Amino acid sequence: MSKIFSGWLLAPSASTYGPSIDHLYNLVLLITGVLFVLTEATLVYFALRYRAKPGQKAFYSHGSTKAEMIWTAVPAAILVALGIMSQNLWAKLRQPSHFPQPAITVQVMAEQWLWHFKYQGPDGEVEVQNDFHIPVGTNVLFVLNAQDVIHGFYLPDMRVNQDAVPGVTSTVWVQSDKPGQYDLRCTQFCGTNHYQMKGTLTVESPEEFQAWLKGAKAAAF
Ligand SMILES: [Cu+2]
Repeated sequence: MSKIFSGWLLAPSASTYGPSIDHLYNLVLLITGVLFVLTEATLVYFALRYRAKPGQKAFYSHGSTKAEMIWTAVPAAILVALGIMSQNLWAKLRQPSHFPQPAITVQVMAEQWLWHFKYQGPDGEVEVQNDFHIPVGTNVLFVLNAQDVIHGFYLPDMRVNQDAVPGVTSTVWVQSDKPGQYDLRCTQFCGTNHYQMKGTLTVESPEEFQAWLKGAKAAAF
């Protein structure tokens, strides 16, 4: 099944919490997919079954309280169940008081139309643009801000999407379990060159990461 849709779906997750998000996503997709097919099939059936026929008088209905109660209560129960199921994950990902202790904090500044990343290196601050690195298996906290308009910090492989809003500090964390290179995209239409606002995240071993940080520091001078 997943092979058929592989071109349409997100790439396999590369963050530790990605599979939990994907699980919820697939569950919601399954529920809404089944209900969509059932609803459309019923619609087509009724349209054919009760279509106008010569000599047949139209039938007027006041509705059915029982049917309305069922189709209100069932979706409400599903929504509440999904809400309860996702509560822990939501808190872990969206409530800073539930975030794990970060080993590295990266300041991110979004600007029309590029990304600035500031790291606290062993000997002072290191700043890079668009291409940034994190070590594998490490909790990394991103502290987001924007200089001009609203931008969207989107790491599809990490299942991270957080707006960067001028005057507001937003935080998001990630721990990647798969070394590799991943896309960074801006998901807010932030001006004429919005399409250019992209970068690359490299996930690598802690040793490679430290070497990169040193190199970036040396290149800044
Ligand atoms: Cu942008």
